[in-house]
Amino acid sequence: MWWLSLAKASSFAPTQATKIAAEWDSLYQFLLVSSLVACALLIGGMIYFVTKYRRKTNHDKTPYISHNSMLEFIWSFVPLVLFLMMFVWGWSLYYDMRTVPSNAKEVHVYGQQWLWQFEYKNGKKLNNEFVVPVGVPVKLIMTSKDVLHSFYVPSFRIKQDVIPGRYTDLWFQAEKLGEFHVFCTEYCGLDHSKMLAKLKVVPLEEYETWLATTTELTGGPGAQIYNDKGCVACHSLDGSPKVGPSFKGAFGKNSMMDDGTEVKVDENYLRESIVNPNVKTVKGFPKAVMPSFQGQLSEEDLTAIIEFIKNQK
Ligand code: HEC
Ligand SMILES: [Cu+2]
Repeated sequence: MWWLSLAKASSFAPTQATKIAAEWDSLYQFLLVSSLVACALLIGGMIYFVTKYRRKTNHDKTPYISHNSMLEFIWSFVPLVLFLMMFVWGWSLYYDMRTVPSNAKEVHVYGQQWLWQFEYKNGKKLNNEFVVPVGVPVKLIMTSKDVLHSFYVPSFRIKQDVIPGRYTDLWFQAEKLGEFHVFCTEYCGLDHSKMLAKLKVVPLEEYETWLATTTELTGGPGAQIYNDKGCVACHSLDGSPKVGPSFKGAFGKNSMMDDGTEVKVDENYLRESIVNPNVKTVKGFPKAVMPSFQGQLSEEDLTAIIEFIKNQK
């Protein structure tokens, strides 16, 4: 039917990469079409009756109508059946979305201003990117390191809040190979809109070899801290400014502060910038956005991250 194809929401919805996505779209189409039909009947009926039964002369008398049982039954019963259908359909789909298969592969997810971190059972860690096998259920066990975030994969039609201090979960079974977007859909601060990750769906064998390959980040312990403590979210290594200045070529240059003073970037300045970031603010960058890492990094960690920054020539 033309109106069904018109309403085929999938034409303006992203790819359906899971079975749930296809079912979700059908339910959505049903809701959309039934709402459109109900709207047409109501508004159309109203316009029709308003013109048909309008007062044509001053002598018109309103006819006396008490009721019509059949009509009243129909206009109550038909919507009731429709609403119950929506309820049962929606409930069973929601049930499937929330019931994690017991053989699901688990991946830990951390939300943080402003990146997604993924950690596999074997310790493999990644930022803003993760890989899953096709045709296999995957369970995400998620938490946040700071504020509320929300994990959303449009092509899978799944979304779940990520909350500091507790775990929430989400599961999916990807049916299509390829790369899919992950968004944060809970406004979580300045760079919320850049909190994006890539989800790669690959064949099972490829996934297993990928997972087994070494997880060592090149660059030693400093690189580890750069990734794990989330510096990566705000400081690039390629010279492009993110929330904060890039670490590329930072060491040894003179940095301009917002009060007009110039500061030489040496070890002590780096140390102060990390432990007490609000003492000096780099010109052109927001104040009080960088969290203080006081007490979060040991002396060894500080040395490692400072050496790491020094190496970004
Ligand atoms: C939430 C974003 C954010 C995070 C996370 C963050 N920073 Fe920053 N950082 C900034 C901003 C914004 C500035 C510039 C404003 C200022 O000086 O406070 C900055 C400034 C700096 C500077 C001074 C740079 C210069 O060119 O003068 C250093 C060094 C630095 N950060 C190191 C770190 C390290 C190391 C980490 C991780 C342990 C880190 N930052 C994590 C946002 C961040
Ligand atoms: Cu977020």
